[in-house]
Amino acid sequence: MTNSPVSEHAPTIGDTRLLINGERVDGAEGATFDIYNPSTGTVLAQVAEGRKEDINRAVKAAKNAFESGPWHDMKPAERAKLIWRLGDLLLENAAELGGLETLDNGKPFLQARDGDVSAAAGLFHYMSGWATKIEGSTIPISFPGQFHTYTRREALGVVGLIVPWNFPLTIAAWKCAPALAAGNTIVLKPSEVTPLTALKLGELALEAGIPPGVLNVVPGFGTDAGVALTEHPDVAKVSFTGSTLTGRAIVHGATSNLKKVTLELGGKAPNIIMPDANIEAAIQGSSDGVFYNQGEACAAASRLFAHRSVYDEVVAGISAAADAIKVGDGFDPESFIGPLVSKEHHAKVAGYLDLGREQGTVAAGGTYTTDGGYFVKPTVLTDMGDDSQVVREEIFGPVVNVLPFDDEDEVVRRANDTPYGLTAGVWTENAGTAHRMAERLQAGTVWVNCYGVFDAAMPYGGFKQSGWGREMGGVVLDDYTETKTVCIKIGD
Ligand code: TXE
Repeated sequence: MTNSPVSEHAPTIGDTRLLINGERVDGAEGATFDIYNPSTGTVLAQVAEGRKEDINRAVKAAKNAFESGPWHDMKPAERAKLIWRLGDLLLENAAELGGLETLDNGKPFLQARDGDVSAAAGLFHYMSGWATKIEGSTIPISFPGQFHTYTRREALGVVGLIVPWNFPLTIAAWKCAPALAAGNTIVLKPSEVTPLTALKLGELALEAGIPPGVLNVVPGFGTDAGVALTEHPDVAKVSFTGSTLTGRAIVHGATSNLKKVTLELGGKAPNIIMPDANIEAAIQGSSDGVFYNQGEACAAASRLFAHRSVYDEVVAGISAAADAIKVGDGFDPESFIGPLVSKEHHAKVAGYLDLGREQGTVAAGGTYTTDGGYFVKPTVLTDMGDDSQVVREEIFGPVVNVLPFDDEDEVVRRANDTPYGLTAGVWTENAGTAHRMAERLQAGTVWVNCYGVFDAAMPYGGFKQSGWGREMGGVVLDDYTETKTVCIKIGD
């Protein structure tokens, strides 16, 4: 595990002030907070800290932009052009955005530039097409000839978007792109751990021609700026991605004006290797499915169920895959895993590794750095019961438990025995098994013979305590619009 920052790709950080009404401004109270380079544990920059008053300023700007001005009067086709242009600008600035993500979050630069940034651009490109296609319908009600009834789908108003640190730009795009396509205006609060790419996104939106006040960006802490946004009476909706615990707090905060809430929360995904699977593909896919992005993914395939007939082969295979992964500074092109995002998160994951070592068997990895950068070796744990804390709780690090099973009914029951229901994986060569399992697993996305395939057109979100509503796909627009029913008397 290395922590020497090496890079010609590390960009300069630029302006770290808030972006409100198209202008870069200090926080009203003049406060700043430090952000850290997770590869070294050293301070990377000071960022203006948005607090309640700044949220008030940003909401006011967003409200004005929604109610009057060019955005309010803009034709959907014009909005579509600007949103598409923003996608283009993300691609044109991919190296800088990817570099900022690596500095701030730690993730490998090539994954950030070619994965995160292009996924974010894909969202704006995809959603721009929807701006001209948000349609209502005509409804034949029970009084023929007397009424003409139809629905309109209208923007909500100001939406508060609260995003986490694991895919800072991509998740901001998941939310901003449909919000803009539907004609809303935005206050975006990035995570206090990784605010840089959100600020750059706001700059690029202005450069694309999206009017000032439409996309405001206010970095700050959850307990202050986040709470203020959630409770604000002029915010019509909050869309949140983060922990289940914070999701609950958001739901409570939103009761102030009963604003709409969508939530994308944690996961503890089952990933099932059936006896007839292509084992080689299953092992590689399962390794990528849990270790990609340092395992800091709500979709991480962290419970790997292997049929007993292939269990030993799977444990040996995924352990070899884990051992072969290069962990190091995100700017080293050889690194597949960078550091974890923060000192606090590193300590949390290290705690689970210690627990795993005490209660189970470490088949690979199990170690972590104790000073400097926040590195953890990809880890494979075995011999642990389904009820152990390590198997039940979301670790959000590069840690997988391999669990043997004997038959389909048993594995479906165990896979579903979790409060979460975000994603699941199945590896099988039998089409019937694939469809049957896809139907039986309680998860918002089921991947078969693949894992972690995302696309702007694919709805994503959770069953059970993994969330409310969906991100991406056409369906997300339901969560950014109100349906209005219009009923007109046309005859007696
Ligand atoms: O998340 P939080 P944290 C999980 C993962 C991780 C754990 C804690 O298991 O270890 O959550 O991470 C804002 N009102 N996930 O503490 O608290 C906060 O400022 C309003 C899963 O970083 O959920 C940040 O912008 N906002 C996950 C955002 O919420 C509040 C991604 C996320 O922070 C707030 C990240 C409040 N009361 C972590 N408190 C996923 N589903 O992908 C905090 N925030």
